[in-house]
Formats: sequence, C-alpha cells, structure tokens
Amino acid sequence: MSSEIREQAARKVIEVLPHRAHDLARLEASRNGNPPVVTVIGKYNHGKSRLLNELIGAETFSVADRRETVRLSDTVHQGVRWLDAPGLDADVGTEDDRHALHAAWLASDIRLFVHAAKEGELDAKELALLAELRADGERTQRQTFFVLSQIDQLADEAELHRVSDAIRAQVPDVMLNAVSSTRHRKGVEEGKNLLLERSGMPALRAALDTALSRVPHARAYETGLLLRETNEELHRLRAENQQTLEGLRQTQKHQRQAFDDGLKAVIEKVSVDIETMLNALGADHAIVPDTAKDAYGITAGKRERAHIQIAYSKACIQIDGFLAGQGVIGLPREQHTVARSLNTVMIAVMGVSVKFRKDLRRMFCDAQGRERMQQAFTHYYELSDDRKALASQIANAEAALASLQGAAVAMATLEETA
Ligand SMILES: Nc1nc2c(ncn2[C@@H]2O[C@H](COP(=O)(O)OP(=O)(O)O)[C@@H](O)[C@H]2O)c(=O)[nH]1
Ligand SMILES: [Mg+2]
Repeated sequence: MSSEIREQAARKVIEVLPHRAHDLARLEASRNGNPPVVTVIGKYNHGKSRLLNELIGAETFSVADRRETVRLSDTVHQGVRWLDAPGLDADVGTEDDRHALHAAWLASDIRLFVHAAKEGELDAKELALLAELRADGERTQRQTFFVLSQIDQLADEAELHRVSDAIRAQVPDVMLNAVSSTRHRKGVEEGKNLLLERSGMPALRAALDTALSRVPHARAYETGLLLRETNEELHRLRAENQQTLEGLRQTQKHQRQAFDDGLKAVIEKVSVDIETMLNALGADHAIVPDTAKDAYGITAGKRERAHIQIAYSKACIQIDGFLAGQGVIGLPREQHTVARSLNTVMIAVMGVSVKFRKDLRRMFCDAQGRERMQQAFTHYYELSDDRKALASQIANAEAALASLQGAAVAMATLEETA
C-alpha cells in the first residue's frame, strides 16, 4: 500500500479527531521499514552533540560552546538514525527550535535525556520534560535514558555521588548513566582501557544496543496502542453522534406530528362552526348584486356579505393563533412583497376576503378544501425559522456522521497496512 494512501487515510481521521494528529504522525514515523531513531534532548551546552559523536564514533554533529544546533540534524549510522535536537532553553528558544523539538519527540524510539553533571540538580523545565518523557514511556514503551554528562568536570567521585543523590531525590528510581565524552575520546585516541571504562560510554552504548534490539517490539506495541486508542475514540464519537442525530430526528418527527394533529383539530373546529353558521342561514342574499342606487344604503346582500366575511375572519384568527404558537408567522423572506402587511402565511394561504357562501363551503366544508389548507400551512411550517434551524442541525449531524464513517474506513486502511 502506498504511503500516499496512508497519508490520505490519516488526513481523514485527523479531520474528525484533530488532537490525534501527533499520534497518527507517530504511527507513520514508527513503521518498521524506518530505522530505529535515537535522539538527544536537554539544555544546550550540556554535551548532547558531542555525546552523539562519541556514541557513533564520528565527528558528525557540530560541537560548540555557543548554541550551535538550531535545526534538527541527523545521520544514519549502522542502521540507526541519530538525531541531534536543539537545546530546550526557553530564553533562547525560537519557533524553529520548537518545531525541531517536536519533530525529535515524534521521530524518536529512544531518547537520551542529557544533563551536565556540573549543573547539579535539574531545573524546573528539565524536571517537567523528564516527567513527560517518563509518562510517555509508560504509555508507549518508548525508552528514555538519563545521561549524566561531562562527569570529568566534577572534582572527584564524592562530588559525583552528591550530584547523583541530589538528582535521585528529585527523580526517584531514576537510572543515571554517568558519562564523559572527553574521557572517552582520550581513551580511544590513546588506547587507554581504564579511561574508556571510566568514561561510562561503553556501558551506555551496551544499554543502548539492548534497547535498540527491542525497538521492533516496542514499535509493535505502540502501533497497537495508537490504533486501538484512536479506534475506540472514533467508535465513541460515532455512537454519540448517532445518538444526537437520532434525538434530533425524533424531535423533528414529534414536532411535526404535534403540528399536524393540532392544525387538523383547529381546522376541524372552525369548519364545524362555519358549517353550523351556514346551515342556519335562510335565503342567500349575498349573490344578489348591489345596484348603483344601493351605493350608500344597507342591503340584505351587503349585510350577508359582511356576515360571511366576519365568520371567515374569526376562522382565520383561530387558525392564526395556533400557527403563531408554532412559530409560523411571517412568510419566508424570498416570498416577501412590498406590501408588508400582506407578508403573512395566513394571507398567502387564505387570501384576504371571502364574500360568498360557496367560497366558505369550498374552503371549510369540503374535505378537499380542508386538506389543501392543511398542506399549505404545513408547507410554511417547514419553512419557519425553528424548523429550518432544526433541519440544518440534522443536516450537520448527518455530515458529521458521514465524516466519522469515512474516518472509520480510513482507520481500517491504516490498520491493514500498519
Ligand atoms: N569537559 C567536557 N566537556 C564536554 C563534554 N561533552 C561536551 N563538552 C563540551 O561542552 C560544550 C558543549 O558541547 P555540545 O556537545 O556542543 O553541547 P550541546 O549544546 O548540548 O550539543 C563543548 O565545548 C564541548 O566540547 C565532556 O564530556 N566533558
Ligand atoms: Mg548541540
């Protein structure tokens, strides 16, 4: 499987679990095709670069009294990738340093935490970092070695003991690997075995070799852990999302049911009132047209038309009361006309006036007419603000769930190709 496919899969997971970006990058870095990685970490001028050179037996990394290592530099030596990271001194640290440190942290299978013996106790920053490294080690099985460096700068063995005890008091159970790069160099150059022995370097190198031989095992463990944790989180999130979505859909359905039932009841009630009123009427005067001479007088026709209009208005007011309670008031913006008083759902569905019995009958006393009203109001109900907000909440939850499902498929790809 190409790394591009894995990268794409990782991106899909990170999209929904952004805080897993580091873990997924680590998953990639720790693949078994990559050589095991050893990095140094610690404050600058504590002898990190020189330590690496001594361990490799080559002048690969630049050593200086100044702050030298800014970016990561690395070399592959005898199947191991050695990484020199900048010091973690906050006062001189730059953005580049932080990137480099992060990269070193990500890439490393084994960390050499370097602290110069002459500095005595660890400072707060070193302690915090060490605690972080140990916690990470417990979680991922990545190993950290504590390297007490430059021990040749101490006056004698007694001082070495004092410093060691002080550090052990700060970090209980810590295993200190005391080394001196200068002694080691001298021992190598002058062929002095005692110096080599007293440099602590052969012992550190042996411990390192043991740890290196265990890297494949540690990586397998870490890979399993990262996949499992990410999968579990994804699973949890999916279940939560599914539940949220179901809740929203239930709400949508129940609201709609309540609206349908409520509207039907109101329409039935006003229809019964209107039918009762219509049936009680005698001869129909409304259909007799008024003549010009009736313009300023009251006629039976005018009286009846007014009567019908009032009955109609009453029905509208009752329906409107129900609609207002359901949040259905104004028309959707795209249906607005310049006549603002006409921009209501009531007028859009019912029109402005009714004058004749046949119109009232058509609207209220006929099943088809009532069904038309029911449908028209329901249409506007679904366009009301709250309903639209709910619908878009559901659409968002559906999209989120689709992304989570996509991420689950991507996780399967990562698992298969791990
Ligand atoms: N005396 C002594 N000096 C050392 C030792 N290791 C490194 N140094 C010196 O300490 C300075 C800083 O070393 P370097 O490796 O560049 O430290 P870094 O900043 O932690 O990488 C240089 O002058 C080194 O020569 C050591 O074991 N003993
Ligand atoms: Mg350095």
